Amino acid sequence: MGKNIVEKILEKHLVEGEYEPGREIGIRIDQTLTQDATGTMAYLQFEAMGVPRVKTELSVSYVDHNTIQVGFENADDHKYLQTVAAKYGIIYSRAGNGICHQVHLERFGIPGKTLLGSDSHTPTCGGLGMIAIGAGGLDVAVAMAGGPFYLTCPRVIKINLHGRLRPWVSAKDVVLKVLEIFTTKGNVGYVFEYGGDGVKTLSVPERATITNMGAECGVTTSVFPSDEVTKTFLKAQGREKDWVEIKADEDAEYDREVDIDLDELVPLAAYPHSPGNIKTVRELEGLEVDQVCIGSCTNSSYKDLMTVAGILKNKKAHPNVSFVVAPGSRQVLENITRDGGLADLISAGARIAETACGFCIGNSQSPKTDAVSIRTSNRNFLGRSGTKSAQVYLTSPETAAAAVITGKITDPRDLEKMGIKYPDIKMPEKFYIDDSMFIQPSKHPEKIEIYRGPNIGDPPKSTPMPETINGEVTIKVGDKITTDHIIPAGSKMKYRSNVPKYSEFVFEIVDPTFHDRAVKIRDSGKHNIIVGGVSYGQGSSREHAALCPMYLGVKAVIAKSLERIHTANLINFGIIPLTFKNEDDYNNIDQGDDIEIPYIRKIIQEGGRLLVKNKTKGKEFEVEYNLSERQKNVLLAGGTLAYMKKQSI
Ligand code: MIC
Ligand code: SF4
Repeated sequence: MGKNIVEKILEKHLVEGEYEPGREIGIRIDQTLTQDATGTMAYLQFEAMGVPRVKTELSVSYVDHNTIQVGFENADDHKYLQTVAAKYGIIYSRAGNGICHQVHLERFGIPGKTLLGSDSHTPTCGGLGMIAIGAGGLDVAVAMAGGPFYLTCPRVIKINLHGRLRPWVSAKDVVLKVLEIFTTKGNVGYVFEYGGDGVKTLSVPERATITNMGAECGVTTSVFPSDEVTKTFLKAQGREKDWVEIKADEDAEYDREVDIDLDELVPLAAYPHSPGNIKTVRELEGLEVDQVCIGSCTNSSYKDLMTVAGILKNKKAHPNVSFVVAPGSRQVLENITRDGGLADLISAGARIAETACGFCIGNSQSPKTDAVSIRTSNRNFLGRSGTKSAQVYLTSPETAAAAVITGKITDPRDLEKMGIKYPDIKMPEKFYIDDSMFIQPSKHPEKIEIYRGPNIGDPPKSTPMPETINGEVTIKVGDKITTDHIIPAGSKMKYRSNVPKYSEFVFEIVDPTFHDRAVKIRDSGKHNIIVGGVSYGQGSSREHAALCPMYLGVKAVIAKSLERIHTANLINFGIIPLTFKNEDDYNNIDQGDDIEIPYIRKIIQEGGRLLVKNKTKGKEFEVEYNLSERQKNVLLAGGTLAYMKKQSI
């Protein structure tokens, strides 16, 4: 029987377990990436492991999230990251060099390799034919130390792309279609593998837009074949030697196959407040727009920005529209500058932002109260833009550019009627390349002293699983709670290295009293328990969504279902993820209820039914725990660091 791409790459990297979908496997990681917002904690944890040098083929530390530098915190973190990188053998990508995923795609991604990144959009490099997975910082630290990365051996869904996109319809519309089909929930444990005759019509950055936003479906990753188009891209990056062909066997098998006709796609948009809320742009047309932001790791490539520049050539931004462009990398910025695109954007009235995450993470360019904001990024969760009342729509760069001109949501195909031709941008045969903003690791690590500013604190320690969990439901939330709900980023993100301070903002957007109530419960000697609905923990890889609750004394999350990265993070920090055996029991539990989970330690060790006693309601219900032997031991020890110490790994 033939093999699909996912099987081929994973089997080659398998170091523990059997390749059997649904079972836990351990894989060798060739490359890692971190970004600054998750990186400080990842490296603090790496340091705690006492390994002298990273053991991967390549590890890169990017600075792209916290580049605002209001106050000393960000700059201190950058310096810490730079010195850690120099000492431990990691390439440091300076602030201003670009967004980790875009830069990694350009300069480091290699078909057929594995990449683990402390950011949920790491699958962007799946556009090059690699298995690129997002994880919590601690998992990345373990991989840097040479340990395996554990994941559920995935089931693979094949998405066959047919035909060719029509003008004004682009890669973003493809992935919005994928989101319409699969939604943001129920895809845990799957990988999307792309194939079909339409693949060859898409450049690598277009493929990367598609794999990037697969993260919103909750899949483990998404991957394209590596073919002649991949070779051409790598050649244009001066990296032809990195190319290898990666393709599925003719008779490869899949769990399910889905077909998408590229010719039939129309411009789409995700409306507030979920990337899974899809409508056609036609349906939304006419809505007045206050802000347009173009950029983020989804849509900030050379082709994206040259297309926007081409549409806006000799045009001016509508007076009611605040228009922002953040190029994805310094390479993109330099190339659009040399090719004249930047001048067209500036002339149209674009506010050129730094080559960083910027608006996407809500630490700048927050729109006005009740604003309608069109963004080419990947997440429109409530409040993520920094303005809770804002309505954020996610679209392609083409649709965003149309709104810049008209001041309204506009189907970009209508621009033809205004005499604007579709700028059919060709990829450069050779990009202008300048790697001078990468700092190579020191050849004399013993001489490097690690810089630690006052914002950097030691990672807090978790406690072993108690015999019995005795506590209170501190909060009960609904479906699709994202990590942005659990711990906001934006202006609060500068406290990522200071867990006690950052913990003050846990659930701030849902219930600002959470922190104080949780501290009270913790300090009275009881455990905090979170109750959630479907797909709890969607979105980012930020381990602070587990680390900060752990610091506040949370010991269990009971939900209808949980997302992959968040589940792994909870276990890493000694919090047990549980699901209702009978979903109706969700209705019999409320905030403030006194809860006991007796003999939990013994049951994790020996197996058996796990019952939760709701002492307030006088009821009892069963919960499920789907844990591998390794995960059980991690939870019993009180988290991965404690477990590793015990095993002296
Ligand atoms: C995001 O897009 O939400 C982030 C910010 O990039 C996160 C990582 C983080 O919270 O630091 C992600 O996607 O993992
Ligand atoms: Fe940065 Fe936004 Fe991409 Fe996250 S989604 S890595 S914040 S650009």
